[in-house]
Amino acid sequence: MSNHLFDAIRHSIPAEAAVFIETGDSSTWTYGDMLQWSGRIAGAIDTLGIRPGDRVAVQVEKSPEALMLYLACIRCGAVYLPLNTAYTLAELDYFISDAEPRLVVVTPKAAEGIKAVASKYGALVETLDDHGGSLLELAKGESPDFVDATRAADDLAAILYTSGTTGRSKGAMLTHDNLLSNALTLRDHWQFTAKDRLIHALPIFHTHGLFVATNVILTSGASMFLLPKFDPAEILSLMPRATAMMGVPTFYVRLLQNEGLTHDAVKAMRLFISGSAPLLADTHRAFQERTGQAILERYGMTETNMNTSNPYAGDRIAGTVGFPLPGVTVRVTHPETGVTLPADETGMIEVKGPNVFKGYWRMPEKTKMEFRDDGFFITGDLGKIDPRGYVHIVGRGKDLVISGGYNIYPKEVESEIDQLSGVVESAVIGVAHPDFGEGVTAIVVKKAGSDLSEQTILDALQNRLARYKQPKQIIFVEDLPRNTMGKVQKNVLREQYGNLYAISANA
Ligand code: MCA
Ligand code: AMP
Repeated sequence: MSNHLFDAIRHSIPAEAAVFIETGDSSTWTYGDMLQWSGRIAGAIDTLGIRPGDRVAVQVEKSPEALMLYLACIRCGAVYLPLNTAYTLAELDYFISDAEPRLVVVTPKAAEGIKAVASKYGALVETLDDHGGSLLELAKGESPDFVDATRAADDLAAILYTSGTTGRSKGAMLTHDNLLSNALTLRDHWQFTAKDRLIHALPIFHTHGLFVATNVILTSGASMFLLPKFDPAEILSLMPRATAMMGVPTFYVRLLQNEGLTHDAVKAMRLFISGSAPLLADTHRAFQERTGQAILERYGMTETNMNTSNPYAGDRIAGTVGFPLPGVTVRVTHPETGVTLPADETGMIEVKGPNVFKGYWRMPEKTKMEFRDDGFFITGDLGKIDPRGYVHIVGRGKDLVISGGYNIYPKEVESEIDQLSGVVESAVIGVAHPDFGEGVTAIVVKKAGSDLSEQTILDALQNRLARYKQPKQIIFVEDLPRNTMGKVQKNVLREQYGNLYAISANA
């Protein structure tokens, strides 16, 4: 009888009195508190009738309680389904209809709105935030000594939705071993021990903040400063007491804007990690000049967890994502033929290993299309492997914008804009942005005589799309550029509007 992921977490606990979480207001949660509260919440979920394999959808603010809920789901065998707090009700409706969770947990203030959606699909609704909520009230009546559900390596631990390049969003099914194997690999590769204190300022509804950061800390028996959001001044004030930070490139861009970032400010820190989006070589160099420390860049995906990493000891090369992690195989292939390419040739990045997900929830056909016959997953990222073995990501074979580490699929935004009266068609592109890396930008063709304005479009998108997916700028044009096949040439648009944000940033 064992619970694959949680057993490993239990075995990593240095002592029940050891600190697991310190919050921004200096309250602490020990590992003993973690065991007790994740156990009580697991008991509450079980009492509600949720059984192993049932989905629990969660849209709550970041808090220690929210992490206890994640661990409770692992312990009682439920499949954890975290949802971005920025998603609108319209977006939630789809996730709930597709995943069919038995339970939806939201903040008390969101409960009313979500009830109408959840009841359509027969899901229960409970609430949770850092002040309590109905689920915590139930948990208080449960025993702290929950007996963990038996879960094998291949059983599902979580489903994380990634937007589809065409059509519907896909739920990536992650098993207990996908999460555990990657956490142990990263822990060892980045040399995390119980002495570490991680600055955790990422959201906890995506792979980066939930699995990479949290599971590495848990399997090291280390501790973390759990901060509700990224605030450069707060982070600088914590650095003397911390040892490591994980962030998206925007974190580093914003830290560099703060004069407090100096050699002295980071002297207690042993490791700065970046991922989720390309870290500009300039940012890497500027950070090294200011602090004497080389940011360690790594590369991952929701479907695969982490694939590659620059070395802990060894050259961390700016503009590369390092070597395949131990146990992970990476190859670069010809996108059409699938033939493996020699060093330095650009093609499709494919990966295989225990980190790679089980498939897309209820989409066997789609899953099949994304894997080669020999089990390699086709990432959709274009790259090359140089003669020293470093992987370089040089582009994307998928139509995707990454803004501040969040993925936006242009198709989803275009469909919303195209539905508006007065619009003929639209093309959504990512344009270089000094803060977010890429800024979502919509190029729109209006119907003759339409008085549609940028603001009317933005107003219409307000309740349809999460804020970060909404265009930072909308540009009206007469026609979209097309190739001879009639396909919109987004590369032409990206070139044409390439300086859009650079100009306003320097103003
Ligand atoms: C906030 N806004 C954004 C973004 N974040 N717009 C575009 N892209 C964003 N990422 C909007 C806000 O709603 C606000 O809109 C305006 O921009 C300014 O907000 P600001 O206060 O500057 O933003 P913030 O709250 O400071 O957030 C910026 C952030 C945050 C800290 C970079 O976006 C963030 O934490 N990103 C991390 C995402 C992440 O964890 N990704 C990992 C995915 P308005 O003022 O107009 O209302 S996992 C993954 O990718 C794979 C597996 C991997 O490899 O890790
Ligand atoms: P997600 O769907 O949120 O899991 O995002 C995964 C995508 O983020 C990958 O397919 C890459 O395109 C991108 N990504 C993640 N890490 C990096 C990195 N270090 N450099 C460039 N792109 C990255």
